[in-house]
Amino acid sequence: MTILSSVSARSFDSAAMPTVTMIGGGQLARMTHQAAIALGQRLRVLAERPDDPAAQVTPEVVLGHHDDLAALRKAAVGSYALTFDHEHVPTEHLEALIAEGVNVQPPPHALIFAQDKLRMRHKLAELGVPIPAYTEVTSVADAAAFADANGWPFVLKAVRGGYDGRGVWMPADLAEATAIVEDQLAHGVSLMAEAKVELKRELSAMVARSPFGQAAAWPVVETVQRNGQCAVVIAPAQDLAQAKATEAEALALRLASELGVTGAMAVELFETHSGELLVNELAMRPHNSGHWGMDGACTGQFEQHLRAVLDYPLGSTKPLAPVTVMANILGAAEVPEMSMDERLHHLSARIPDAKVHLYGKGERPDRKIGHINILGDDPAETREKAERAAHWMSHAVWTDGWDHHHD
Ligand code: AIR
Repeated sequence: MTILSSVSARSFDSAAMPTVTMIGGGQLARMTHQAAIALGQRLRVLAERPDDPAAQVTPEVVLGHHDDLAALRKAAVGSYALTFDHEHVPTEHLEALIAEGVNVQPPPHALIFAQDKLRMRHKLAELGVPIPAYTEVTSVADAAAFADANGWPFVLKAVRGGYDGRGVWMPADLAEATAIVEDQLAHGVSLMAEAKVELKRELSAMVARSPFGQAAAWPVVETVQRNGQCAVVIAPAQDLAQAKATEAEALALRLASELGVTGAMAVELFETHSGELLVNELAMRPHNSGHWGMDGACTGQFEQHLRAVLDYPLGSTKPLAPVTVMANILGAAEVPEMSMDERLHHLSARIPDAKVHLYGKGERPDRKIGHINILGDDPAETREKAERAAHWMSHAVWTDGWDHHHD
């Protein structure tokens, strides 16, 4: 008689693998969920609506608002770490959760510098980090005095809440500034002014850091902006002197450590014509400038963010090709008649090496609804291909006039 094999089969114990809670159900949570699947983990999201991008794909959805402490509590129960797909959760709620034993990563004392643009600037100034001239604006007179000293137009920003060009204005004269400042202050929006920098281009230095203190940097990338919003990312940034790239990476690593950041962080930078690097904004979460790494780096930002908030060792950030170009698929001014599925079909036929990421979002003008990654050897060719693919997916029009019916 044979005795049962001594090797006992064990069913996969999903409870032994960590659940991470992400507050916010947008595309960043959706792509973090993809990474969680690969790691055998689960991502629970607090989403506002059942059809939010991440809520569509995870069975662990808590519906609620990030301003509601009870909803945050419900989403946090039993998870190993609580993290974010946007930076808008009130820090007092996070302090309350921490007091109840929730592991919040990044912690509120770090996150505050990504939430509050004025506190971030005060902190960076204190750390001696180069930033554009700025001031708090509590009256039209503050704005006028700043513009007189630093020139028109200047940049007016909401201290909290804006992203992708929302909450940012560029008044050209006193009449324009007066109208915006009066209106915003009347609506309870805190404001700051910043000098408009003559820039050569925008860069982003992304890093991830774990609570243990391990940190890793991806190569510095160029972010091409259109209408106040990231359109294209070139990884690594071309024609950037090695010393400058190293300076940017070192700055991002230093900031992550000095501010106590955990998880992914993007440091958005201005490169001036004289080659100076100035910090523009900080994001403490996966960021559009890191999407290239999903296909173009050994470890992408979504996996790295999970590893970091769970205090695992971090993955290699090594690029997998000489250049990777990411192009955002933005909602067109008018939704094309051709369905998204048919657009995808044609794209697949024409550009088989395009790596497509669609977010499951409704098409609204300029809304980020997906992105394309292309890996290549030649930066210009790779960029053209990525932009052509993304434009096709947005508009159902080939920028080079190609017509699939006649080829
Ligand atoms: N996001 C958060 N901060 C900046 C960006 N881009 C992502 C998050 C958020 C989503 O954008 O994933 O949930 C919101 O996108 P939308 O298009 O609905 O405003």
